[in-house]
Amino acid sequence: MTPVSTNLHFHGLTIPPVCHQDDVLRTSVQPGDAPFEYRFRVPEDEPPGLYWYHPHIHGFSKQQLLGGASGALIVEGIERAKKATAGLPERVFIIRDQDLLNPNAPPAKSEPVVPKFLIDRDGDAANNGTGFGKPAKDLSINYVPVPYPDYNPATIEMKPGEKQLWRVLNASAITYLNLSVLFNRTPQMLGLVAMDGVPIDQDDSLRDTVEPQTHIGLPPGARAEFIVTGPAAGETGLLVTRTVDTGPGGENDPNRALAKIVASPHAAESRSKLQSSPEPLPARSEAWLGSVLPVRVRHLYFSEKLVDPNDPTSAVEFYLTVDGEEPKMFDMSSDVPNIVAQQGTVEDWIIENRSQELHAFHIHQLHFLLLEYMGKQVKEDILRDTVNVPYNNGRSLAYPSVRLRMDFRDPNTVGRFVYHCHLLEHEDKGMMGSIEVKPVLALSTKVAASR
Ligand SMILES: [Cu+2]
Repeated sequence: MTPVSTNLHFHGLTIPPVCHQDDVLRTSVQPGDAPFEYRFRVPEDEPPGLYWYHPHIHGFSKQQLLGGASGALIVEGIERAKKATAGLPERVFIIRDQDLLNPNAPPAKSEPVVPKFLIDRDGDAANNGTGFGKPAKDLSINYVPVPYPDYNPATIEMKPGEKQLWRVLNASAITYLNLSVLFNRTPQMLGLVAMDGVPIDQDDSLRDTVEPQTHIGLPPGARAEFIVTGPAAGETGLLVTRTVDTGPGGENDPNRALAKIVASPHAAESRSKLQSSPEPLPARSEAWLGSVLPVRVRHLYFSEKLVDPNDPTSAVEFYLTVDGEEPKMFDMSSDVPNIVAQQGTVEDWIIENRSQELHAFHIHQLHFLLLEYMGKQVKEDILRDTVNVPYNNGRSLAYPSVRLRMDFRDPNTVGRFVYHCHLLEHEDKGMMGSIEVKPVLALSTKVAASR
């Protein structure tokens, strides 16, 4: 794997972790190689929603994503799970980040002044906690850059008062999003129907709710699908991302506009509309993940270390460690998995953040259920494949953590794959681990052979 090698990861899909399908440990395509074909079958029961693909070359993922290498992938049929979306025009928005176009520009004059000592402590514009100032990266929406310092927004046209399903992907390498739609500076209700490709109400397919939200947080890698009602004729709205507190060690993600929403009777018809009288999705045959007992609990933690503890400007090593093991940067050449699990089972993983910045936990091949956030029980009816893990502020008795129920029931999870921080800078610098999911069959053969 080199800066010019590439490969693809199909983020969120439960497809096998093997070469030519969804493997990132042994698959690396070199410039000049013959065309490399990916071919896989999306499972019948893959939840309908927004997934995505991007290169996953260890050490170089961040650069390739900053360069724009990512795309959306839709498993059709969300209107079969969510009646409220039936017949709606659909829009896909991909938010990417990129290096600053104007890195030396002072902030716009309309911004509140940020004290100088809070600005740009390191190369990547560190979080200054004000909600303003220079961002670590510029953002773009569907490849239209909205650069610092003026954030001259892209334009989204809608018919006046039109309802649309917006499918939004945070394909950023390191930037957190906190999306809102404003009319006259007032946040509008967004009708959330799915997160990470999974329609809400997964615990009860008879319910068919739409969850009203005024802002939706998306760590790098996450997706949200929600119903937006456009502004009235002659009015203009604004799609913005509100500031995210990434922690004292994190990057600056200030308030900024992404796109102007313009109501116009002449707005083009949407290129794609959801079916207007869809057949409802069959009920899921598997038990709800929340009601399956885990076979074990594992503890993992995110941490960081300065290469030279006496030099705050020295390089940082990033770790994602199984508690009790020695923290180590991920080693591509190792054949020993960090975790071995059994297909057909369900496990609980408690993941702590011992560092002073946010991390986003992601695992390939499967979705999980968020059970606890910061030690408090949460009752979610969605499944996720990427979740934010709050930073350690150094003042609490316990490290911040999430508790996740990991689902290894699908036979497509069998094999070797990875889990990592989806801030790709962190992943590239070691914040990753590997897991081997053993097939049921192999285990029983082994037991038979040992008799
Ligand atoms: Cu991270």
